[in-house]
Amino acid sequence: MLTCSLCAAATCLAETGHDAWLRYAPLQPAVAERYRALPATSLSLSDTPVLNTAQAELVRGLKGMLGRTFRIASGVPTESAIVIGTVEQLRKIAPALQIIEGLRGDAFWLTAHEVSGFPCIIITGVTDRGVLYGVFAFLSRIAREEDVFRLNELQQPSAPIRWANQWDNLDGTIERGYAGRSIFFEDGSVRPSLTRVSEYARLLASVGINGCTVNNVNDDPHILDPDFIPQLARIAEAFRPWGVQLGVAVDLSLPETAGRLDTFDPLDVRVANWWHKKFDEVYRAIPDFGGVVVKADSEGRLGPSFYGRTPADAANVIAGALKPHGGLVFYRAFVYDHHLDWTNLKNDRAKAAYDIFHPLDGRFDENVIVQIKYGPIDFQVREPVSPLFGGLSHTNTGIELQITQEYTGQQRHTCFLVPMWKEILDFDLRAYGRSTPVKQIVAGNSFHRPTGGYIGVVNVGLDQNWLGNHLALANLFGFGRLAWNPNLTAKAIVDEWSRLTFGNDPAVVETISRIQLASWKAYESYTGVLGLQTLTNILGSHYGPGPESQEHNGWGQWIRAGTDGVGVDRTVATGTGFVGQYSPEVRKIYESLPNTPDDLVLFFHHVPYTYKLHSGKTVIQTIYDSHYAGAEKTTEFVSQWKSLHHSVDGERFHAVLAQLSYQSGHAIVWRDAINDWFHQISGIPDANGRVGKHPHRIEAESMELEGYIPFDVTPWEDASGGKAVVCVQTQRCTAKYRFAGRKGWYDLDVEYFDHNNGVSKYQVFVGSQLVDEWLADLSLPATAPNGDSSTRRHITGLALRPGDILRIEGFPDAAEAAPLDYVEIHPE
Ligand code: GCW
Repeated sequence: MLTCSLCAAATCLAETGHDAWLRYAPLQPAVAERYRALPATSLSLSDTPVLNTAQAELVRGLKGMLGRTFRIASGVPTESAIVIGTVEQLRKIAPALQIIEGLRGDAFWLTAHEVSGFPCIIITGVTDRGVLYGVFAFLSRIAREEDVFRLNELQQPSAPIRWANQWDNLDGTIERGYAGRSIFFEDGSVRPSLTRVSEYARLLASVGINGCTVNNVNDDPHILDPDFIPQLARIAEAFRPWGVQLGVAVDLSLPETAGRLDTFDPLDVRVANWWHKKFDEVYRAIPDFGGVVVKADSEGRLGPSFYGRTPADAANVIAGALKPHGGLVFYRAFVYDHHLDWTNLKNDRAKAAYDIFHPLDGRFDENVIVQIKYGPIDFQVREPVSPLFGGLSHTNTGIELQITQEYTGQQRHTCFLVPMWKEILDFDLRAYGRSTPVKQIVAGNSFHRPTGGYIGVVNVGLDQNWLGNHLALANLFGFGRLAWNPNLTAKAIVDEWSRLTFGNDPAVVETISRIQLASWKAYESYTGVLGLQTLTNILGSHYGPGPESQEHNGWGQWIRAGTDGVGVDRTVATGTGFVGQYSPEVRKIYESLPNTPDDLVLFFHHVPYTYKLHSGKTVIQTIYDSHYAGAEKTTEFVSQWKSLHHSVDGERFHAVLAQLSYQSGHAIVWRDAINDWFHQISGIPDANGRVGKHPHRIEAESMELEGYIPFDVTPWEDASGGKAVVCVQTQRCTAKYRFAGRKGWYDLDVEYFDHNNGVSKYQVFVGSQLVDEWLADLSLPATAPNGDSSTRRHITGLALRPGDILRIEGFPDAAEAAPLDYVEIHPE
């Protein structure tokens, strides 16, 4: 009591993040007072599952924010009410109400009008789902302290398809999931309790997401087994009240693997029959089943090429079986050869999707959507728009965005992706010489397609806060908001999200927005700049730095860095010809080196390191400088966040602080690895004298060691000087250093490696005084010292005198040998 009365209301409540942006936190009394005039009754015009959900949500939200329990009613109003129902129901009881034009599909309309002689607030749509979306919008307005009395707001989603894809495996693991185990599956079955699934559906619905495939596109052959379908039906039941349709990923070879046919040839009539029967069975159990996503001929999955058939043949055989039931096929254009010959400079993975799918334009059935990753490679921190969007004018398309941050820091780094998605969606492909921005193409507008839209790979897990990082939820929220309305600005989206997630305190909203809006460019700056792609270790975790891993293998993510220069020549004139896949107007930009924007220059051109960019700086100096600036930016994030100490609840404050502090340490690992690597390969020094020179740094291998022995880190650039020290033969090792600087206050950074196969302990002493100790207990994706596991401990305010002995003691555990990279002693 005492402690609570001493702290501000916002900071008293500990919050886990479980409620995400649907907290319905109590409004300040003065603000709540503004809503006193709301009708006390929530009246629903029908009791369908979705309308029941809508009414319950309305009452829940109002109770949370206003502290009052609104009366539930149905039928015809006998007093003022907040009326929720479809326009059809509304017409019966309010014939005088002029229904606004444009109310179609999932749209909603919030308005005020008399019903049965009583002034009412009306939340309506054509479908129940529209009404539910209207309720969420209404509640969001109150949570953001906006007016709800003079409403006449029509909101129409930009595109009919707004789906989530989860990559959950039936054993409960998640491919590229960074927030715990699956909410859907465990041990080969659907979980007994689906509470989290309903809660997830609520989150999805609140931002207008209307479908979700639940299993990995690297699919399990049992997903449509007869005994699995009833289990899927349970998930569909949990989704249904929220208007979310269930979908699954299927493998093209299912007729053979699950159906025991001797073929899966899409043109074989037995195969077609198998799919028909299978989906009849699915729809008997799940009448509103949404459809399937298919990954074929990609990364080792079987596909139509096995029989010399095309993706259209493959998509259509499944589409034919789904069509009578109204289901959709999402056929992924992520089809490429991952055994490309890297020695052939004409080979280019970026060309694959267009080369394969463009010739098939017009040959896909009407209920097929070709699902296209935003760029031609694979969810990198920066890529140009996939030219395939402009190359399918007689085919439905959907854009695949990645909310799970596979290549953008895996939710251990804050990287708000909405600004990147907006650049992609706004990009005008100028197909047929007309204005055809990606957002208009996928909405079906540019080419008059019946359907299309947005697919986000999400991968929420059982972690309390869904994505493992409170700030990462802005990406899920932002995906839904953009799919609904791609014209919203990133700033408007993050403002909305911050208010709903952390409250309306202007300092909080402003600070969080600032961090989020700067985070993608910061991440890009300390990873892969100038269109180099992320430069992570693509052969392993896709997390830490690994520039060398791009090259000399069949995966085709080459950056063609040599002593002469860097970048991939993708021009028509001298390169791979990828640029030729764009319309003539876009070609003009990318074919010419001077026309290509700096941030994509190395994606399209191979240039000397000394090539001068539009910025006036050379390529190599830009690489060096941006890595310093990006890492520096993450330090600012930490101090900006610290300013919110008394304005955000303690639990989330400390969790985000730990996350941002970790990120700022890891950004330095990135900075040094990429800069050292380019320094070595280019042989050109940093004009600002920083790369390879660290005046405050003492390498562990140069300290006085007892027990510790030097260890060569692979790749070399992932450790300072290429080496760490490890403690292998004993229970405890020490590394000592005699301080020779001036007497004063210092900060100490200890760079160590935290793998996931042990929990080493570290202690730091000055003389005989223990000044810090910690456990290396993070779960980073590494079993050895490298750029994935390299971690920084920041110790502030140490009093040091010349001659002081600084001693680090490492206590190994299991396979983790208390590894150390270096220490840095900085004047405070
Ligand atoms: O980038 C790759 C990922 C794979 C993923 C694949 C895809 C599900 O590393 O994990 O597989 O993309 O999108 O199919």
